Amino acid sequence: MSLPKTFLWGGATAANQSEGGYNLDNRGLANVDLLPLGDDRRPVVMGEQKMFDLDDKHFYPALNAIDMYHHYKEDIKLFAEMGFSVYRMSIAWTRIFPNGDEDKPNEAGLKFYENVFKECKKYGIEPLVTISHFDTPMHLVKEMGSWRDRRMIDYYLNFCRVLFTRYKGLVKYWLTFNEINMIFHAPFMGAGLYVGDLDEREKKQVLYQSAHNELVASAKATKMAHKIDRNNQIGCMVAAGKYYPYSCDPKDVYAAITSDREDYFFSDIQAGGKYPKYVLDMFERENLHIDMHEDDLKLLANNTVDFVSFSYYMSRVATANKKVAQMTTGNIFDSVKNPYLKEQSEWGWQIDPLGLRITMIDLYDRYHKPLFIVENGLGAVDKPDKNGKVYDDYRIKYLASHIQAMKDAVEYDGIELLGYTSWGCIDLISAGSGEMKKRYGFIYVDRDNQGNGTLKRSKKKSFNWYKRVIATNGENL
Ligand code: P53
Repeated sequence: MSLPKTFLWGGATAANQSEGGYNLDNRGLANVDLLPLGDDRRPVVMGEQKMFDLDDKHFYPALNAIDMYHHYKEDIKLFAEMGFSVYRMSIAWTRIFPNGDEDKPNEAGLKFYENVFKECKKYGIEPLVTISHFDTPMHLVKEMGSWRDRRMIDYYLNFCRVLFTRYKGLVKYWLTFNEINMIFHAPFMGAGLYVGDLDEREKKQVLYQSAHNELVASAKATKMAHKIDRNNQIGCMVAAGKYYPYSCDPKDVYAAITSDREDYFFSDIQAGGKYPKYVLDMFERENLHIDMHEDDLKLLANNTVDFVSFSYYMSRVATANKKVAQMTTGNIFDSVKNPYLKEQSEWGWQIDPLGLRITMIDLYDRYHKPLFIVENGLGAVDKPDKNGKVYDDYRIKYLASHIQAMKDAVEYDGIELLGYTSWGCIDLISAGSGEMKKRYGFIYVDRDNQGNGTLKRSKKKSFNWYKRVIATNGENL
């Protein structure tokens, strides 16, 4: 009884982590193509080390990924077999505008996504499209330093205009930027920003300027989408996960609230319509000069999103007393280890289903807009048995407990929720680590970290499990 009949069930992928075909049909290079596997990945992701061109010394997993560019029909068919009513995916900006600043879009790229959407429609699957999932055309990164330059807004809007017009009637759910708050945590992966040559103050200035430009672009895109088609539903997307205070020491509570505010800065504007005063005050106090146009604040106030989407993998912990605490590993988000959580993934991500419910309440009470869980899942090493079958009971356990928490939030906490798309419904390249080994899927893909393998798709145990979950609208976990 808990979930509405209209509830959207499905899975999520991103172009750069799944498509491959990086140089086919005039596609240009994007920042996300240049994230190498190995020790250099983290400094590149963080914008500390420059990687503006492909070189022979590194392996770049995104270039070919799982070759969904050629396998999409087969893959969507499998999604349909599980009963998906929604498929979250992203459009590679550089397939449509290879350099980002062309006058005319690349027809081959537009045609590709048209085919993908039509394939979804064939099975009654609603596409949920992320306009930019971390990707920025490298040409714009080199020419103008990416989002620090206000002209990016116009290039992004050209891209949006083409998408909203061309796919009118095929797509109605859009997300403007994936995990928009990632810009503060991983500037190059999140927004194409190389900041390795800046001091702390300059870096802060560039990050907030770029964030401002993205926020203006997001509001203008929302306005445009609504104008082109009244049916369009636009969402913001935040990398969420409530910060808990390490203890009830008010200093820890303060640290947790401050950390939450940093991530909610974006959605406070995109969903709430208001620039937080404490941020504007901070600009003044710290003498940061953020270029804002006169009507920016009005534009942001008048063009808020229709729904709030987010990713949730784990909760986080903050403390004022770093000495007492041990930090977690394997993630871009700094967090103190939570001593109450007993289980963690093989990458050190602590498992906290109740944290999902807590995060939902937090977001809903803050914005009073419908939520959409667009990423959640367990990255794990899967070992096929001698028949090639993966028995991923650990994944089923993770997902079942999170789906239960989500249902509880709807049933008992009064949360409006549009749908749930688990992350990496088919195995794909990890954004954080670049590994293939870190798998999230219901569908196994035969490819290893180095790119060897047949790319053959096969169903894991979780495939039929998720099929049953969807068929029973989440009743049978
Ligand atoms: P991976 C952490 C680190 C990197 C990207 O992450 C992240 C997060 C979690 O917030 O964000 C999303 O692949 C992102 C996806 C990504 C997924 O988390 O490092 O939107 O692109 O794949 C999972 O395990």
